[in-house]
Amino acid sequence: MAPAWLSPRADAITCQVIAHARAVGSRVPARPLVHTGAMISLLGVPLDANSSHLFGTAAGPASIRAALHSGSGNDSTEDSVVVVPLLDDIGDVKIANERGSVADADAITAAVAIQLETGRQVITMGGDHSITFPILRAFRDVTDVDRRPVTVVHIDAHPDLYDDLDGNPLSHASPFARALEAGCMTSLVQFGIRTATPHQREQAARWNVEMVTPRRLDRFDLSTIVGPVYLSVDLDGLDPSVAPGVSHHEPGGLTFREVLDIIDALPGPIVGADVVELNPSRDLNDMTAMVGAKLVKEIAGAMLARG
Ligand SMILES: [Mn+2]
Repeated sequence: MAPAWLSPRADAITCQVIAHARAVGSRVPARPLVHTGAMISLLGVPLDANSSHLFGTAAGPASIRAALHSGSGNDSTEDSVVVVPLLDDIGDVKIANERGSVADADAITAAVAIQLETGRQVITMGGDHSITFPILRAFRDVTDVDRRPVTVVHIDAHPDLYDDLDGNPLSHASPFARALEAGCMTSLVQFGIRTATPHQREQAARWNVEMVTPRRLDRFDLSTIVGPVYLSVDLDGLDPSVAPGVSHHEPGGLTFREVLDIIDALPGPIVGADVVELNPSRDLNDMTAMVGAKLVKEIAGAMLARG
């Protein structure tokens, strides 16, 4: 019999996720995941229909997977935690990849909620940034009080606070507006932001968003961020010289080391994360895929080390 928390809809989506993962050759559990110890579920969301400029991020999860298992590197974090075998790749969420789709958003929420309710930590690979709102809904509703409410730490060139973009309230430029409206977090702290419009400044003021531009990074006290933290990394928060495989090249971004330093300095536990906006059609020699894969490894190491 299905557990009480598992709605018929969520149950159906679980089956779809597992079936899809099997179809693409991912390693999937033969039975529901129930407190299997220090493993982190790695979930892909091949969505780019909510992009505003270029398409291509739907291919992001496959590129990060390939980089994670590339012979170019190894399975360890910089702190020598052998982390890749602790990532349980459960495949991709089955979605229609349609612009503004509520059903796609619901499928993402359900797929993440299933992992959280079975005791798993989750790192999600995008996909465009619209996936973060439905992910945060799952964290809002999780019954485990140690995992909520979250502070969201958001690394990006863009604030993603538009009320809507081009008439799409589920645009990749709006996930944090939706998540704030829906009560998904206690506070939002953004790093790397260098494209805020007056409208987005107004939105930030409305919700007391802490927007740390690259100019201000050295002067921001990271110890003021209280956990638990959900970490959302848009790869365009890094400088295009570091991460060219993104749809929006915005000069003046963070270095890879600055992003790692931010992660290292977070005082609280990291209870969930996403790495989004890899557009392999824009990448050069898979270097951005490797940036995404290394971020997945280092974030996973931080999650395991700090609960
Ligand atoms: Mn961005």
